[in-house]
Amino acid sequence: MKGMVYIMSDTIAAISTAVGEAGIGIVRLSGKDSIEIANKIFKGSKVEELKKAENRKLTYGHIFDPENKEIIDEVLIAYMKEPYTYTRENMVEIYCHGGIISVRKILEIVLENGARLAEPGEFTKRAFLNGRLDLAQSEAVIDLIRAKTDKSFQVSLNQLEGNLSKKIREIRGILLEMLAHINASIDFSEEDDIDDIAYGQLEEKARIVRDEIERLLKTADRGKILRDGLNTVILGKPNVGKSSLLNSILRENRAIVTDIPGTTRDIIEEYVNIDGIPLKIIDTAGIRTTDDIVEKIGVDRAIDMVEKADLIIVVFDISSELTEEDFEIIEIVKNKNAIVLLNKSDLPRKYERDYFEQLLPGKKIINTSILKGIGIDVLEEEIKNIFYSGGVNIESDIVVTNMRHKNQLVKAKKNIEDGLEGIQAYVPLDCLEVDIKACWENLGEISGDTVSEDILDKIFSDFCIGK
Ligand SMILES: Nc1nc2c(ncn2[C@@H]2O[C@H](COP(=O)(O)OP(=O)(O)OP(=O)(O)O)[C@@H](O)[C@H]2O)c(=O)[nH]1
Ligand SMILES: [Mg+2]
Repeated sequence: MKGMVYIMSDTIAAISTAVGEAGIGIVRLSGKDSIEIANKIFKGSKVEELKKAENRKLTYGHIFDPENKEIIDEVLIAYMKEPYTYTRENMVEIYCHGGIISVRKILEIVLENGARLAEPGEFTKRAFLNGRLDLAQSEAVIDLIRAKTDKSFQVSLNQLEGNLSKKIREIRGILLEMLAHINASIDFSEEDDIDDIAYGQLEEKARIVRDEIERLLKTADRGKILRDGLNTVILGKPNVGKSSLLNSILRENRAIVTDIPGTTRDIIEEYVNIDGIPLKIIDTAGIRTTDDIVEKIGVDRAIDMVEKADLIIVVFDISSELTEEDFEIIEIVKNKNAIVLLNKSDLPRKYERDYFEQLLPGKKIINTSILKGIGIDVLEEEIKNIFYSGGVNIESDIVVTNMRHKNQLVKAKKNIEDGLEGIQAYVPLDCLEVDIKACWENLGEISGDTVSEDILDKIFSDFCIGK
């Protein structure tokens, strides 16, 4: 796989900065000919030719079209000689004026002069194929770019530094020792006492492997939230204050609030950062039976959202009697992870919270007045509690944030448990080998030590172009 000819032979190029108005834009090249190609289209003021400039130093000049000598833009340019680059190949970066025209024109000229447009993630894919990053590190690159809070960024950076891969390699090292042990013991299996020692030692190692895998798996739920956000749905019947709550958490007037029931008719999604926890918060149409087709679709969507939610904030109006709709909503959230808000508690109450403790036993109930800003801090505190319960220290622990990694760990855990059972039942050593080997391979797919081309394509196609 590493020696794939086409990957190494062509030179790729892409715009590496975001599209839109900006101070500067960057066009990036990677591959054997990138310095040659850039040399053809660049004319410097002090150093005429790019090739004569110093490695890794910015040079001032102009990009021009070699065909008609037309000047495209004034730029700074740098080349970086292999192998000490992001991709381990020759690279060039052209810093031009921001906005869409300049970067596009420069990219066009680069492509006309011998480069090919990079696929999404292809720079990072090359970094992986050339051994600069392992797979988990490559995946951390995209997570860094997409990180929604400081904490998510920190966890991804930790993974980019190779800490997850290092842990995986440690565990694989133990499995390799077990495999060696099994192979050595198979040769001596006539002698019973050697077998006993072999099984004892294997059991000890298998337990260590299982515990380590479990420890990593424990971080995965929180890891997923850090990466994708805590999927939080605000649910309730019309007019109870759902959109007011969204606005209050966002601290801006995002959703329309009126005293007309049925104001929100579609889903509104926003991200918000609560002390480092990324919250994806979704305001929904109030749940009620309605003849309005648009509103009805909104209500159905709201109920769909509940199925996918990590957390539901369910809102009731304490100033009016509960209705049939409220009882329906109580049924919907009964067995879900939900926080109950008894809103409009600034108005005279029609019932007390003990009543709700019976209707929704075990749920956290908070009296709020969103209008007056009362109780929102208690809600935010509760969201933090939910996230931090379980005692994983995301500051220092290795956190599994990626679903693909989690799935591999689940498979590996099953393998080692099967292996452990086999060891305890004294099954023949060569039968054990199968489980241990499978565990070793499944873990290898996390770091990319064993991985198929299909999986690679899938992972890198998820990247943005230019990374
Ligand atoms: N007195 C009082 N009024 C509130 C409170 N929270 C919201 N309201 C009012 O209740 C009305 C409805 O608020 P919304 O936030 O639009 O309610 P909603 O649940 O989004 O309603 P739909 O979108 O129709 O489902 C508005 O007039 C708000 O100002 C509160 O704590 N106390
Ligand atoms: Mg609303």
